[in-house]
Amino acid sequence: MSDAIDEYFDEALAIVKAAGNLITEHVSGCKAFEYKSCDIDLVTEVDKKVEETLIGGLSKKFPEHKFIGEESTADGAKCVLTDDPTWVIDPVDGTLNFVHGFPHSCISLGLVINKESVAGIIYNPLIGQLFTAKKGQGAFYNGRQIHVSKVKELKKALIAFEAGTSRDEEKCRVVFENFKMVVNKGHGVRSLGSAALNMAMVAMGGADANFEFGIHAWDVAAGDIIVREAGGVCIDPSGGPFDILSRRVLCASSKELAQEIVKELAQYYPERD
Ligand code: LIP
Repeated sequence: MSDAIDEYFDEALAIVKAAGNLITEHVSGCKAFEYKSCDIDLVTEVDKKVEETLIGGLSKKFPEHKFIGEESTADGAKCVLTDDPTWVIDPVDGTLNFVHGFPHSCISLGLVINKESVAGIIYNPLIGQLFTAKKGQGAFYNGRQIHVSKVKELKKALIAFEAGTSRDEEKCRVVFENFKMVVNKGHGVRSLGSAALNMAMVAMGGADANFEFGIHAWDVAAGDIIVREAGGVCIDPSGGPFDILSRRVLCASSKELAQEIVKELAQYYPERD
C-alpha cells in the first residue's frame, strides 16, 4: 500500500504546487467574491478554479479515485465517503483571509483510504509553507521533519482556535464560552483563520492544540494525518475517536493535553457533512 500512496502523493504534490500559482496571483487579496451561508462565509473564483485544477489533474491520473471537495459540495455534490481512495479537498482554506489579503490561506488536500487519512498536503503559497505527511513516513515542513511539542498541560498550552464563519446563535455562544475557558486556563490563544494551518501549527510544535466545531471534512483531512505523523493526537472534542464527517475536531501534542481540554470544553454538535 505504501508504494501506491507514494505514487498518489507525488502526483498530487506536483498538481498542488502548480495550483498554488492561482492563489499567489492575488497576494494583496482577492476582492471578487460571493457569499455562501452568511456574510463571513465566502467563495472566490480562485477557490473554484483551484478545486477544478486538482480534481481534473488527479482524476486524469487516477480515474478510479473519488473526490470530496468544498466547492463541489457547495454546488450540490453529496459527501459520500467509501473505502475507495478519496481526495478530500479544500482549494482555499482561509478564504476570508484570502479576500482580505491576510496571507494565511492554503490548499488542503487529504487522501483518505478505507476511511482513514493516509496522506496530506497543506500548502500556503503566499508565504511558502508546505506541510506534508504520508502514513508511517513522518510529517514535514518545507522538507524538514517536524514533531509536536512536549506540552501536556492546558496551563502551558498555546491553543489555536477559530471564531468560525457561522453566525448561528448557539454556535457563537459556544465559541465565546470556549474562548473564555482558553484565555483563563491556557497559556494563550492564536487564530490563523484556517483550520488546516491551525492543525499544521500543532504538527510543527508552534501551537500545542487546536479544536473547532463547524469545520468540514475538507478542512481537516490533511491536518489529521500531518498531526498524527508528527506524533500528536487527533480525536473528537468529546474524547472519542476522530470522525472526519462529524464537523468536529480536537488535535493536540499529547493525549494528556487533549483529555484535559475535553474536560473543559463546551460542546457543539453541527449537522454532519
Ligand atoms: C474555514 C476554516 C476555518 C473556519 C471557517 C471556515 P474556508 O474554511 O478553515 O477554520 O473557522 O469557518 O470553515 O471556508 O475558508 O475554506
